[in-house]
Amino acid sequence: MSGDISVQDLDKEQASAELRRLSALLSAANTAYHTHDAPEISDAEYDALKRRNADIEARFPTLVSPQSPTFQVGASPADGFQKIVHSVPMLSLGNAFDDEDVVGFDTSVRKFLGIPLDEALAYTAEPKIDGLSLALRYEDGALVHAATRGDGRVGENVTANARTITDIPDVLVGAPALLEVRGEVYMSHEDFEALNTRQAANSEKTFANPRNAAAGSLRQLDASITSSRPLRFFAYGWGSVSEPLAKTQKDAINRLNALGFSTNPLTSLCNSADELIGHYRSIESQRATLGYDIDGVVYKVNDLELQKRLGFRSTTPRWAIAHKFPAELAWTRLAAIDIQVGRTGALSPVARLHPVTVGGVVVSNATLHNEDYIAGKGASGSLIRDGKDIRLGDWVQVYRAGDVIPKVADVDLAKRPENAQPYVFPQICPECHSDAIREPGDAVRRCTGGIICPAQVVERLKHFVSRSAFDIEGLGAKQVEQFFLDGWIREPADIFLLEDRYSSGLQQLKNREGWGETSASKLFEGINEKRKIPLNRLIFALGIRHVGESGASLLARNYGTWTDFETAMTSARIEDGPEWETLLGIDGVGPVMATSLVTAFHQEAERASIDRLVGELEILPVMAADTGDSPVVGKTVVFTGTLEKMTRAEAKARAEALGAKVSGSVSSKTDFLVAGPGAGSKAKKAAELGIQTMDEDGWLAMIEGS
Ligand code: I6G
Repeated sequence: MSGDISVQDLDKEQASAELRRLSALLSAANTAYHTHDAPEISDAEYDALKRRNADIEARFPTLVSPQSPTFQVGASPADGFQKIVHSVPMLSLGNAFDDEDVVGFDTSVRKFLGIPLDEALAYTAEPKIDGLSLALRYEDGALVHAATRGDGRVGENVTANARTITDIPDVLVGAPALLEVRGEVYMSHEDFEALNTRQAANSEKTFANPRNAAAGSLRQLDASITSSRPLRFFAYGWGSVSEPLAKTQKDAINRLNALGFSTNPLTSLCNSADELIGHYRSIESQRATLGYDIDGVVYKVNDLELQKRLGFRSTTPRWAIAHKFPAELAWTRLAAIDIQVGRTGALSPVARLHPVTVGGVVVSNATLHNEDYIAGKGASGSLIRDGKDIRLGDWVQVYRAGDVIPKVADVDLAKRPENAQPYVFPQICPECHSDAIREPGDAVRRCTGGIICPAQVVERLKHFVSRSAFDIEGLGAKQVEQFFLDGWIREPADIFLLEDRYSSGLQQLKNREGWGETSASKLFEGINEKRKIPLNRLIFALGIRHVGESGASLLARNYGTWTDFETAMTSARIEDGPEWETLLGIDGVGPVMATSLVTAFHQEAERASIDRLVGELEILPVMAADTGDSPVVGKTVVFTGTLEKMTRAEAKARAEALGAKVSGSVSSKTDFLVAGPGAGSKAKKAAELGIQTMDEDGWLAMIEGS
């Protein structure tokens, strides 16, 4: 196929002709393979044809026909799912774990919008299905693709599989020209039991719970397997739409229902935090008899205009929250305590348990947090579990909430073995035997070995390749561990040198078990793809303590380029000078994160390792997304005094959404000061520095229409 025109160069007419040609070739290949048992082309050629077909369909979604080879079942499995970039990111929801959190959610929504507590504010409340999220894209009423949530930005193309689900209509009548429906795929209890019985009778894998069964069934490369599994779908929301579905969440859900989607019948309208909690209790009492698993209740602000104003934090909407059901509990015996060393050197105790089923999942490990937790002490020395410590051989109560790591909640002293001794937490790193010390005020004991500690190095590398960091296809935690043991990768830069070393014969990947010519070149392809990396991902990937995903995004947005960021970190001195002030002036950066950043950039070995890595990369500057031609993109703004048209939180969120940086203090880097009544020293300083100052109306006029 070397003579084929590249997919990128095809126009629509050529693409249509090419899809017909590929369909004919694949159909002939299928017949030869399945009907005549006499393949005419190799698996690799077959896969290449299918990939080309899928690539063209991804570029021209309107050319996808129901007869496309993509939806043919029974063909050779492709070697993985195609990826689909979500046109609107599929975010997750923040969580509320008790009534107080629900009141807190309602309070923060009202505070953001400036709505007093005694004014009605409507929310929807509906069960949160314990399945997996799916996005369905309809164009002119026809289903063109279906994608899993994936990492929220890119999901897996499971279109052929989704088409086998009866609850998912192929065609919608009266829908907007573009409609992306979002919802949850799940399996009922009854269907789950029947599936497991069938699987066991055929000596095939059984599933731990309906959620795993639904996920395993949807994510099948062969859609004929999905079609044999009884999956269902509830619609709960939408992504891209060419025209609004309705003015309220409830009406939009009703509209989806009228279009042919199942929507949850327990969706209700509530007018206060008390009513939300009341509906939660009612759903909780019906949980056992619903016939499918739910793990909480989702609350959403009903008015879609208010949802828009509330907007999003970095990974969750401000206008919705999931109120989770309490954790599931079980008692079991503690067999051992292992110490794991993390990327920042933290020694984390892990309970090894006699396996026990907690809420349908077999649990044999649980976190014990830190040495104080084992000793029965909480933060600032207060007692937890009435001061009961945890010892080997103890009966312990384990709980899990959602997908989080199980935890040990309690211990039964009546069942404690007579000879049980208090647990002695190691003072030496079990991996590198360096001293493990506790800084005053830190709950965690840390290994001081730094880069001589293999556990820290491996964990840093795993973090580096993780999903939110470099996310390199074909290079996951397992591969990193192996390459580290082989001495091939010791620091991030080595990942990008692997191919050179490989081609020059220094390292022979293809002779290693599990690696052939194809998988090796795929790995290099995956690595090379990530040589271009957005600044925020790089900062997060460096694994600097206290700099998480949102901190990294904040820094990237504020400094914009690697050069500016690196120069600032290198010249900053802790608690001293203008660079330090600028760093601390970033809303969201506190002294702990700032100290950690500056320290990292002043440690010689760490700095050299960062420089070697950066030499291998092209770092993409970070611009605020979707800012159009707003006059405030990249500008630094400070709000001071009282705002009268919106709350401070809304002003900040809006400015950031338009690409501005919001700072808490005035400096020579400030572009605008927005001063309301009562502005004091900041206004004075801005005047001294000659900074453009305006009132709230002036600011709104400037951003109007952006
Ligand atoms: O993961 C989710 C489950 C249910 C959701 C969700 C939901 O509504 C009932 N809604 C939203 C807005 C999101 N995730 C992001």
